Formats: sequence, structure tokens, C-alpha cells
Amino acid sequence: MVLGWFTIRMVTYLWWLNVSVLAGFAIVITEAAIAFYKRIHAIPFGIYGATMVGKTTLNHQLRTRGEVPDIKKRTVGLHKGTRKTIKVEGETHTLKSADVGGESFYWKEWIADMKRRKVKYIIFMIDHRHLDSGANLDHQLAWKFLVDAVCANTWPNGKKKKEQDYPIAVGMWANKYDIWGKKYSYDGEIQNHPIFEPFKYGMQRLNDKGIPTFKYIVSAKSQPEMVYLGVTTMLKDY
Ligand SMILES: Nc1nc2c(ncn2[C@@H]2O[C@H](COP(=O)(O)OP(=O)(O)O)[C@@H](O)[C@H]2O)c(=O)[nH]1
Ligand SMILES: [Mg+2]
Repeated sequence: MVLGWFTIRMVTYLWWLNVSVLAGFAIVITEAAIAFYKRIHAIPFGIYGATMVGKTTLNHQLRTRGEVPDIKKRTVGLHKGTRKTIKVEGETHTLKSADVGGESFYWKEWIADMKRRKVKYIIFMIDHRHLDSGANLDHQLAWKFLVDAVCANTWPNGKKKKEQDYPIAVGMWANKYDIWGKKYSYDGEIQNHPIFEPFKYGMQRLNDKGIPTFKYIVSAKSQPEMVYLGVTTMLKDY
């Protein structure tokens, strides 16, 4: 009788132990699987913008973290996408981006890149050249090209876009803050900084199309934390 009672208790206890160990084990496995999935399924990012804004620098920054050496070479055409793993506040994200030239004859490569890599997040980079000279329309022209391409219902080959062919969000990143921050200092909210003024209409068009836009200020060359925070904010918020 006593033995029987003891056996039942033992069996129940072992059963519970088993269940909790298994449950704990399952959680560990699931977490590992999610981390692994995140690493393998890199989130496709597209980094575009006029020439010399810092696209190659940003690609470097995402890959290496730290001060990026001066980029002297101009990017020719479209490069292969490379994987970057970034870690912010303990969370790891893997993203993939390809370096593309910024001269207008490469702009069509941006669309090819979006289509081929199924770009989910776009970072459009600008700097302060339009503030230095009102006659410089580099960013405005590149931006119009990009907004037209993203909002279009068809790809350049005439094929109709599907719902998942549109990006999840477009970031407008004003780069080289270390150069222009003081010169064009602004008291109000960063969102309202005059550097973004000429791009409002295009942002509105994207919003009307259901694509949120996100304004951001960075120094891609020397401020890795700003870069990483910008990327995670885009991933988290959209
Ligand atoms: N001061 C400063 N210079 C930058 C920054 N980002 C890029 N640059 C410089 O701007 C120039 C153009 O950069 P690059 O990455 O080649 O631009 P891309 O043509 O868009 O690929 C290079 O001399 C970079 O060192 C930045 O945040 N601050
Ligand atoms: Mg480049």
C-alpha cells in the first residue's frame, strides 16, 4: 500500500519533471530556430540616392561598424548583394543590400535591384548639396525617379506589380550630418528640418500609395550607432 502510493507520487513527479524539461527545451529550440531564421532570411534593403551621398559608405558601415575610410572610387553599376548582421540593443537582424552607382545612367539599375532582390526596405540618401546651392537638383531628380518607379503599377518590362512587389517602407536619410549639422542648425523637430523640404511631395505620393516614409538624419561615415538605430527603427516601426 505504502509502496503503491509512493510509486504514484514518483511517477507523477517524474512526469511533471519531464514536461517542464521538455517545455524548457522546446523554448530553447524555438528561440534558436528564430535566431537562425533571422540570420538566413536576410531582410532585403535597397540603398539608393544621387552620386556621392554616401551609399557605398553606408554599405561599408553596415558591414564593418566603425569609422569608414574615405571612399574615393565611384561605384560602377550594380554590385552583388551582401549580407550584414547588425546587433542593436541585444537584438540581431540580418539584412542584405547591394551597392549601386548613383549617376543617372545607373538609376534604372535601382529598379532592377528592387525587382531582383525583392527589396522590402528602401533607404534613399541625400546630403546638404541642395541647401548649399538651390540650383543643384541632384537629389530632387533622383527622388522623383525613385518615387515614380516605386509608385508605378507596373515594372519597366510592363509586367503588373503584385502587392508584395511594393516596399514596406521608404526611409529618407539625410547623411553627412557631421558636415551640415551646425551650418544648417534647426531648433524645431528633426522631421521638419528644411533639408527634407523638397521631398515632401514625393513622400506624400508614397503615403497615398500606402507606403510609409521615415525621415532620418545620420553621419554614415563616423556614427555607426546612428546607422544601426535608423535601420532597427525602420524594421520595428514598419
Ligand atoms: N563627412 C562625411 N562624409 C561622408 C559621410 N558619408 C559619406 N561621406 C563621404 O562622401 C563621399 C562619397 O561617399 P560614397 O559612399 O562614395 O557615396 P556614393 O557615391 O553614394 O556611394 C566620400 O568621400 C565619403 O567619405 C558622412 O557621414 N560624413
Ligand atoms: Mg558608391
